[in-house]
Amino acid sequence: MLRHAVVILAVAVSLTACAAPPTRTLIPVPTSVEGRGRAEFIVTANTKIVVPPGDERVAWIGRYLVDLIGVAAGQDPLRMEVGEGPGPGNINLRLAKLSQAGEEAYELTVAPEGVTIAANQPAGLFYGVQTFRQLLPTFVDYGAVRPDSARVLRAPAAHITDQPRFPWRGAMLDVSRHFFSVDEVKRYIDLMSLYKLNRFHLHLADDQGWRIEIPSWPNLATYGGSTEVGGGPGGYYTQQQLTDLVTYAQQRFIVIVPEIDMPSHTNAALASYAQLNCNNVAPALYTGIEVGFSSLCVDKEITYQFIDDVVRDIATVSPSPYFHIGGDEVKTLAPAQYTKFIERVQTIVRARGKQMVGWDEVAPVRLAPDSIVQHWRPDGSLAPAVKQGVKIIMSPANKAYLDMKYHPDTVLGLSWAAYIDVDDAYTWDPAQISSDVPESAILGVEAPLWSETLADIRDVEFMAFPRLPMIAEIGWSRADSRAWGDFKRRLGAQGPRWTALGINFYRSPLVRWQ
Ligand code: TNX
Repeated sequence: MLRHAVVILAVAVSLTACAAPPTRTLIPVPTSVEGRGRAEFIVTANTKIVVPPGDERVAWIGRYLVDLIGVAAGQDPLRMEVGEGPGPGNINLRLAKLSQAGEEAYELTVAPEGVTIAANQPAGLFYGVQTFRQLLPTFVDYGAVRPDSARVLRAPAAHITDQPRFPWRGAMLDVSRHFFSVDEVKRYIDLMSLYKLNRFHLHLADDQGWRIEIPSWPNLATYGGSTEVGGGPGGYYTQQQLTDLVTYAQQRFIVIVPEIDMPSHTNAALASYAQLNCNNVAPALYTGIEVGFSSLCVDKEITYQFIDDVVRDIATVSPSPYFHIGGDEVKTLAPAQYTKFIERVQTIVRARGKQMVGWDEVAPVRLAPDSIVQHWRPDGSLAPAVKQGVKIIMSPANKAYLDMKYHPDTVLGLSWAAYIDVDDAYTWDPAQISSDVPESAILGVEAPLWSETLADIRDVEFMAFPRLPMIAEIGWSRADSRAWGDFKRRLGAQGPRWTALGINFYRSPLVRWQ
């Protein structure tokens, strides 16, 4: 009897040593996970995905799951059924009132008899689906039937309850320094959605390129968007294309936050319209990587007409509540000029029905209660913003910037803020960054990716993976559930999934990749 127990124990220990059970490899780590021994759910030819009637967003999530696992199962697409009540052997998505509040919370129950994902709102169902995806074998992520995929689609039995720590879990892509096509941007949105990120900040204008069609000022895009860092052809999104991106993101429960950086970082606009310059002379287009040299003419009335037109034309295709006005790195204005400018722009943005977001230089300005400040300078002072009661997004450049090199030998990226290897990117907490910013003032986290050195989506992926999933976990998971040693192991387990998805990721030697 005793010998038996010892053998069983030894087997159990050696199993844990080989590979963590899939419930122990999730990113972001859920609020609570209870395993159910060796029991598992198996997708069969009879498995149906059951969604409740009357909610198009839920139906969309159902189809998303059908696409994901139907193809991998190598079967005819799984059937999706609209109906109430869980059937045996099925995967059931349902809206319910959970004991945990919040539109992003969910409960996932995987049992031999069936799978249930329940949530208060559709967003929670989408996140439950992403968690379920990570419980399935990696080959679901190939997105095509592979010759060797006559394997069984199984998920370990478990009960998971989960909800995010912060409501703002963002990523920013700089499409100005280098332009990225609509398909490349969709790819980035897809990768964000794997890890439950929910804000996509698009840096749409900077010195090197204006990337969004503005019907009332057409040269901005056609001329101001015609180049990029290094002199390439650049490009811009039409209003229709931005609408397409907004919808694509919305389906994945990601809100797009458009940014037009001003008053500095505006050479592309100044080059497109001479009247925006104090001397009425348009400068040449710019393809270098210096910052801070350009500024709108803050004393001219036409400047504010221009800004109002731009905010209005972007608002037409961007339904999100936010408009990011940049406000960073102004080297040519007096502080009083800067303050006056930001306050007036804040009025314009609000009159167009949007909440203003600005980089942390705007902190000392008189801010509206619903304006948002984005921390980026490691030494930037946030006290004036916190004192005014506004919320802060934490993007400390020496921790959260995805364009920082991993180490001195990284070919891509910059290093002005730090080298950020994978341990440094993970082992920080937003509430410990600044004594001026208590947890109650923090809206969430965001990982900016500036593209001075990044020419295409392959480069973007290399800088974002594995650090983007780290930001996702920092934003989602409870601080006391995070530890580097445990995370490293979970990260290593994502490797085969990223290979399946074709992600060009940095295989840091600090991680044992499976
Ligand atoms: C600082 S972050 C900038 C950007 C650069 C970035 C490069 C911020 C608000 N301004 O203009 O692209 O550094 O890391």
